[in-house]
Amino acid sequence: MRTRAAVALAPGQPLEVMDVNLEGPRKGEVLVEIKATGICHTDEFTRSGDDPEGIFPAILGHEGAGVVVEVGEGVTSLEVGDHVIPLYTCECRECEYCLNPKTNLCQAIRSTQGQGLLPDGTTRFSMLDGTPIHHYMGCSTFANHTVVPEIALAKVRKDAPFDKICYIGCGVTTGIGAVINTAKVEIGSRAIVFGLGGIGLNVIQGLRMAGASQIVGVDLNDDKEEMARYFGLTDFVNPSRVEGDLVAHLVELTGGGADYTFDATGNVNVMRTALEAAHKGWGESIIIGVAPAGAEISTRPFQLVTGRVWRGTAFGGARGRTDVPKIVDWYMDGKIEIDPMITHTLKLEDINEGFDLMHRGESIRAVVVY
Ligand code: NAD
Ligand code: AHE
Ligand code: ZN
Repeated sequence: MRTRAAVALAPGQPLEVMDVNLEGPRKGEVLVEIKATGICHTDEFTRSGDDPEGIFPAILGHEGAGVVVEVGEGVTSLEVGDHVIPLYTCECRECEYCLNPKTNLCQAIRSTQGQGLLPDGTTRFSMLDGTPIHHYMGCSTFANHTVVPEIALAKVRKDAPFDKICYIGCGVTTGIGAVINTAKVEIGSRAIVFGLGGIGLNVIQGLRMAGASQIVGVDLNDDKEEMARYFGLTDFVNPSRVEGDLVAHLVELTGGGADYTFDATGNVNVMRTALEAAHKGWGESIIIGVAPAGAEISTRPFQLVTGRVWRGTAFGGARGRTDVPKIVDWYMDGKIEIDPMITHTLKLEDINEGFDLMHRGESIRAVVVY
């Protein structure tokens, strides 16, 4: 079939919206009509050329929701008409990783996913001249139709609006999950969140749910304060207005350092600040941000010797087929909010405007509705 897609032809270039060829689903695969997709900073990370795994041409996008149109041979858990959210962290429920309760990083298809291919080592997308186009994070939600392995689809309830629950495909789950699954924040904790964008706001939402008593937000953009306060922020810090050492300022503000800190910027210098602003003896710093090829984190080992812990999280530690339907229920039951964070809705033809809004710091989430 033909479908409409925004194609990343080369690193650093705007996406090009065009008709592309899409082959039908093979064994264990599912054809999905994408109804809506968010634009996450990770899409920009790859589009820009910063991603060491970036492959071009590719159809980016990993924060989508849609409807099953066709199932391939052997697919048993989904049928035509089901509503689904594609998962860049799949859940096969059989591999060594899925069987270990300490991780959500199912590895069943990770190697081909990183090469922009489906598990059989091929791509379903091509240009009209036959040039192959790579998949992205196993999702490629910047296409109106995409093919995804069955184990990388969460089946969700049919009354949930696509243009909101698409965000559960990454940002919502990552932020809330970092608090609940990875940090396991306790009631009364003090926390600092670096970066109050699409991920950081969901960390704040998770911290409020977990009963944190102090939630400090750090961002260079003053415009991010208002919505962060709406979601539970208690103190805002703009580092550009802090005189002297930022770590010392944050340690004083949190009465000796935070119990938990979260990086949602992807900046390795910020990651160091986040680690060092964690409380001596027990503070944990969770890295969520994704850093460019070649970037490395550093600190004095003494920071760890004296009890601070550095941890990371992918997809908020969530097991997608199990957890994502529950998070959709939380949204539909009013336990979490999504709507205020979706600041812009765009047509696919205008997708590059979504990246511009992100760069100008004007959006939290721009969502493309097909
Ligand atoms: P975003 O652009 O919406 O938000 C980033 C925020 O960080 C902005 O508000 C920006 O002003 C702020 N910021 C940038 N530099 C800063 C600095 N030096 N100090 C303080 N604030 C600073 O991006 P997002 O969609 O929220 O994504 C955030 C990061 O999380 C990205 O690196 C993204 O790739 C990553 N991410 C990781 C996962 C995961 O599973 N680990 C999932 C989703 C996103
Ligand atoms: N390709 C990058 C790594 C990017 C990365 O860490 N991705 C996160 C999800 S970001 C979603 O917005 C992730 O899930 N990581 C685990 C994994 O297996 O990719 C690089 O640096 O090579
Ligand atoms: Zn993302």
